[in-house]
Amino acid sequence: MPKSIVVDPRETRKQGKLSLCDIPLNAYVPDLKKETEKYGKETLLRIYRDMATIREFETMLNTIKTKGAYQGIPYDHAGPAHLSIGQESTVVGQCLTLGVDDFIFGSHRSHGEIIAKCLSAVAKLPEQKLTAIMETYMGGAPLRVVQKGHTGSLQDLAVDYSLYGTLAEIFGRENGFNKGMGGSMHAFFAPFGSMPNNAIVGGSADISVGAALFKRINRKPGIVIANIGDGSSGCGPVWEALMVAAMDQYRTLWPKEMGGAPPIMFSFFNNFYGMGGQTLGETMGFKVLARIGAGVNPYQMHAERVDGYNPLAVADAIERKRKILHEGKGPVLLDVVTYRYSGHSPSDASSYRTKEEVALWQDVDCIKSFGDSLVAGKLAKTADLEAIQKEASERIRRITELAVSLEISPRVATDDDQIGGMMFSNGNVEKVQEGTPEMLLPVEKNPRVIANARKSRSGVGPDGKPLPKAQVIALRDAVFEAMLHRFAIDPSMVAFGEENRDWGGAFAVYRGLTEALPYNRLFNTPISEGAIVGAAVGYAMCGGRAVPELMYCDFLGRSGDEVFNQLCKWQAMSAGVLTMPVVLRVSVGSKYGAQHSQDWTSLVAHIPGLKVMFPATPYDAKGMMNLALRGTDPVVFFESQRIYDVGELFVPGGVPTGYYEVPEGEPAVRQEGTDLTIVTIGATLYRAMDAAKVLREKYGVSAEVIDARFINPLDYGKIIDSVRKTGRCVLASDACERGSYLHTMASNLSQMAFDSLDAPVAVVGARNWITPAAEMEDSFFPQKEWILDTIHERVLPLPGHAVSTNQSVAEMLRRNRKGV
Ligand SMILES: Cc1ncc(C[n+]2csc(CCOP(=O)(O)OP(=O)(O)O)c2C)c(N)n1
Ligand SMILES: [Mg+2]
Repeated sequence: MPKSIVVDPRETRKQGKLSLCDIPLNAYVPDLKKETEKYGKETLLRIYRDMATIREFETMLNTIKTKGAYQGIPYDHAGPAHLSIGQESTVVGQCLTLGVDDFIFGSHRSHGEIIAKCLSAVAKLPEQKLTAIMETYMGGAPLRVVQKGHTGSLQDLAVDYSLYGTLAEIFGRENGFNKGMGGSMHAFFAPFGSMPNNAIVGGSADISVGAALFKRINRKPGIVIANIGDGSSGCGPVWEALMVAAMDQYRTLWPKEMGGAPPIMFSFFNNFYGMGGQTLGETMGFKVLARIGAGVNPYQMHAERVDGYNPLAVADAIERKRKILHEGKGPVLLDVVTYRYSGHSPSDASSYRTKEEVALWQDVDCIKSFGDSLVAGKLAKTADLEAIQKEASERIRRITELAVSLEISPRVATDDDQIGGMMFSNGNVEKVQEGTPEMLLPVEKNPRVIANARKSRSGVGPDGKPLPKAQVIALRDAVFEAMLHRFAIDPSMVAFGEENRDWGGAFAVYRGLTEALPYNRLFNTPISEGAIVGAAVGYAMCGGRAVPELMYCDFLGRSGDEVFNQLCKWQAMSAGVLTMPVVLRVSVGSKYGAQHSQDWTSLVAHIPGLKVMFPATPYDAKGMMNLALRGTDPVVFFESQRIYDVGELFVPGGVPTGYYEVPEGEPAVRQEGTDLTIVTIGATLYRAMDAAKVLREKYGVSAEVIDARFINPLDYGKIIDSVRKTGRCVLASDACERGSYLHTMASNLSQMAFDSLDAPVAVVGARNWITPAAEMEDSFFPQKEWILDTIHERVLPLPGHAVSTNQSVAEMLRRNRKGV
């Protein structure tokens, strides 16, 4: 418990001095004799071969991009190619001592990392395992291409396989490691420990922390390395990742047997430039990137600057730091000095640096220097190195020929069966990892379960009247029940976010979970919304189930990239290799003004690859959370703070005690009617019910009220049936009207039920303003009167109705002209 760590003013106010430790810079002392004894001649030659292979691979791409042909093979590559010519030693050195269980995540410039990791795995994997991976991955399709006519060893074949799978991916072909869905900047090959590379600068930092958490929490072997550029040190999510990785609680509060901090290393490939911004002396102030580590924790992240132009210096650092990570004393930060001669991309004119500077680095070229040292150490003759270069060139020519051919390497069909079919995994699994879930208490002994047992499952008493809120199973209890149920089944399931543990979540949804779960399954995070979601993404893509929480919908902005680029895309960008069982709980606020009261369902609905749910009753909250927690897709699960304490008013019998699921995508008819249909999303349901009551009692109009419940996927069937019956439809939600998802629904309904409509489909959303103070909120969010007035003005005139708001078409025109 945090309560065990007392914040004592006698300590915290004491005078003193904080001392920092020295940060080693390029501490490695070359000693080829010792390294030869350690690795053997063959491995040192392999380092040379791997660097030469990567150089040739990148040179091939550069030549294709700039000249349209390579070694006489014509090809027009439309996509990107961020090359790392000059940086080969950093990646080959890094992968030298990494095992297959060690994961590396990278950036937009990671072709070299994929190849280095794959070639390292090929050298280390037992033959049987290597064969099994190649034969089963994508049904053996990439293997069959390189196998044809191949006469060399299995390892040699596997090198071809690694290069072909990578290049076919870069060229957008079905035989690519991710069927061409990732392409140059997102390619990876998980079976060899090369994990997703990320086109969002710094995007891999927090995802890698999640991967390391997965390893720690699920007791999996290996370490995780986030390979990010020096430019990414300016990115907020990178700093958030450092903070999450360095939390004290791993050592102070988590069970000792967990082994301490997650095994994560942040490896900054410091080539001194972003695209054209120079991090040394221009865009950053640290002078030496390793300095960043000094401020993060007392260990200073074990930060070091490493000479990335010597592969053995990098290998030495990785080996030393791996021990630290195994002891649970991470995170580690490496400032790996390197340089790219190639521009940011082939179109880069290098206007931001001098030719002389490039030449200085070319003079100490990593491949040439390493080759010279091999020759000087009598481990190779110049002719041997030339032979290796020649072999690399022939191999890359062979692979390029295979990858450019549309006959040998076709593209996937660009239709809904193929690309559409990759958007969701649509799994339905009890647990995503085997094992026994760690629980501190059996479910039936949980204090909240015991307290809930005394409450009414229904929000309505025997007399048909609503019961007092304190006496009923409310929406927050329903979410809790579903979560506890799945925690007790799925050993990998974790939940984290701000105030998640002792506080019980800011809105008491998790009260009782602290008693139920050890720290490693439920924990507080720093106020790092990006890293909260990013870590969940990394955790899930490694095979776990995560439930991150955002306290207010408004904080989605802080985790924008993680929700809009990462969570939603990795299933499809991996061509279904990865699954993403993440339920992101997002609470929608009110009464807290402009930055705490927004309903941003429409933003999320717009992004392909997310399932979006918004239950409005306790029955649905439990049944939909159960559904989400058994799935394997990313779900953004909205919960309205307005209704956390409502009981179940619609389903007779209330919230079942046992397990059930709400069918995916199916709206619920809350009240049947014949004259018009009102469809709501979220808490507006209750205001729509009030409006329906007035319609019935005052105007004799019978309204059918439908709660959409789901935003994506959504089965329009019931809504269309209703509109066919009533001929009229009004849509309502608390999202701001302009750009609201309701307009997509209105447009769809207008087209799908056009023949049945007697009036246009009308949308009632919140005003296109900031949310004003609580006392003025009713002027902002849709009210019962707005729904009635909209119906009267635009859908079905209500005899004798006197409007209290202006919902006319003229007013719509005026508002649009003003932009409000
Ligand atoms: C969030 C984000 N901002 C900007 C870009 C455009 N961009 C692509 S690479 C790059 C430079 C990255 O520099 P660094 O992290 O040092 O990696 P390097 O390219 O040097 O390997 C920029 C600005 C991007 N992809 N993502
Ligand atoms: Mg850089």
